[in-house]
Amino acid sequence: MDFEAVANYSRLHAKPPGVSLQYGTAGFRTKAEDLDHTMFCMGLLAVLRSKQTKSTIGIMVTASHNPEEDNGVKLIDPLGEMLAAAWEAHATRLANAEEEELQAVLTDICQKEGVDLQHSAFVVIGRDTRSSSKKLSQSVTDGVSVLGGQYHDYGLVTTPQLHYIVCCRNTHGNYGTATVEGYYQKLSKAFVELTKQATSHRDGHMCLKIDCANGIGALKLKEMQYYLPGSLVMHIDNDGTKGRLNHLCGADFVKVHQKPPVGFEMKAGERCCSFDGDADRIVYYYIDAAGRFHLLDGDKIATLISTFLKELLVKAGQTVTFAVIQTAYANGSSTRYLEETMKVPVHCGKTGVKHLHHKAQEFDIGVYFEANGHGTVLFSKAAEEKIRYQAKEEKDNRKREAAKILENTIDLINQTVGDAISDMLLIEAILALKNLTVPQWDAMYTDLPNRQLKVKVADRRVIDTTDAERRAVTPPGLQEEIDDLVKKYPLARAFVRPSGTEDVVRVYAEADMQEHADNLAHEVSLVVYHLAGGVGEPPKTAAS
Ligand code: NG1
Ligand code: ZN
Repeated sequence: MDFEAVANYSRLHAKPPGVSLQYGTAGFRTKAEDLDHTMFCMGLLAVLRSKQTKSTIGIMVTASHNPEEDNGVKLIDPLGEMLAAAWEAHATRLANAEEEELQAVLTDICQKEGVDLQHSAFVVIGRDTRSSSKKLSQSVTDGVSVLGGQYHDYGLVTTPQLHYIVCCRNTHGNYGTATVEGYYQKLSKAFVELTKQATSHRDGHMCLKIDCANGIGALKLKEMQYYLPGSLVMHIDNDGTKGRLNHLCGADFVKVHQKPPVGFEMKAGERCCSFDGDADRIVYYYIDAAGRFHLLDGDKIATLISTFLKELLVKAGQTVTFAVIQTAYANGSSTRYLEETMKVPVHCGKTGVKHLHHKAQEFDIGVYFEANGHGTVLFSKAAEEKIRYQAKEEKDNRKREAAKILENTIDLINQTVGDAISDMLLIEAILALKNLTVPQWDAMYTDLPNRQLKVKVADRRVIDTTDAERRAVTPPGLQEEIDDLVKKYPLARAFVRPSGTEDVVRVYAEADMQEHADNLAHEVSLVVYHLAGGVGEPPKTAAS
């Protein structure tokens, strides 16, 4: 390692005084102006990780659904997964090291992780459409180069596209071709094959309206349109030509506020969906004839996909282990429906898809979704092989057809990470194949009214949780107070946890009626404010 060069370059990307960051559930995320040094350090770290794993590593510059002035960065591991936990700690140490400590921290990581410095390193880089992203990705490449790593800058890509590319490169093309075109080709071929079997002309006259959060999704969907059949009519809105990124639009806005993007025109019954700023989340929605808004979030998506897969597995006569993985934010109705009506085992994991991803890997087929619309389906190698074999060799026509649909479903799904484009195409295919309208899909179960709030506290780490974040262990007395409040309302549930991406404590509540969910969320917020060191004004009611 040429420490002198590292020191010289590091001075060009000086660490801002007083800024201390943590590699959280979504990597580093803060104001873009504070991230130059962190980006440089992530370039360095990716080289070490690449040398250690003898694989290509990805670096994505994005702050997902955060506002335009924020930015962020995360590393992508060899099979397209999130960075291994031990390396998250290295990332935090490296990014917070003072200039004179840099050499010692780099050496220590190499020793602890057995990094073979002689091995070559290759890093692929992508970025979202934020105005700060280009310059920040150049700081990343400085970090990569100074440690002698090679890189390929894929420029503007969605987060899931970069995950896909990393996986393709490390599986020598087995997963697909490691280009954005390869991604379009793989997904569109699977979509065309899948929808060939659909006979219905449901909603034929209506298109799918897509709110792209004024982000990268719009650019990439426009590119992909040429690969998709004309039968899928997409109306791409919030494409970045007028509005600001994630401002009053996008999946997060729609999910949290439970209303359509501001200024979004919708006809009754029209299928609509929203992506987030880096196109790894999606939620669907529609308004009914009475003008009422209906949201189909990650839980409804997981339920639709699970139903579809289970029916096909039964038809094909495949016996595989199957489970759905949710977080504490999953609506209680969805969990009940999956367990009681569909008889599917449901597991609850900690917030952050990496936790869900790991749990899902324990099953032949693991469907995981966060309520906010981030999720995918994982197929074990064995299950995938069995399905592909059956799709080719099965003598029974009915079973073979079911296996073929399953095979195309596998190819349409981005198994590396939640992907708004891939999820959208899968949902569209399922609705067409099952001849379902969105209101029919919505009617599978009725969500319990719910409310999410944020509380500002001096130090959110005073809240520690257990039981997949459903219970608070500290500060003392907090959980007891929450338990007492929950008892006041029928079908109620509430929990609090420190956010991993924002400096806030998140509060979630659900109950039999919206008014009760709102009251409960507000009452729990007040308890957090008083027991966990709230700052500023005490929380106001949800309605105000
Ligand atoms: P935090 O800020 O830790 O709640 C949010 C989402 C997560 C996940 C991450 C990464 C909620 C309640 N939380 O995490 O599910 O998506 O961002 O982007 O939606
Ligand atoms: Zn995102």
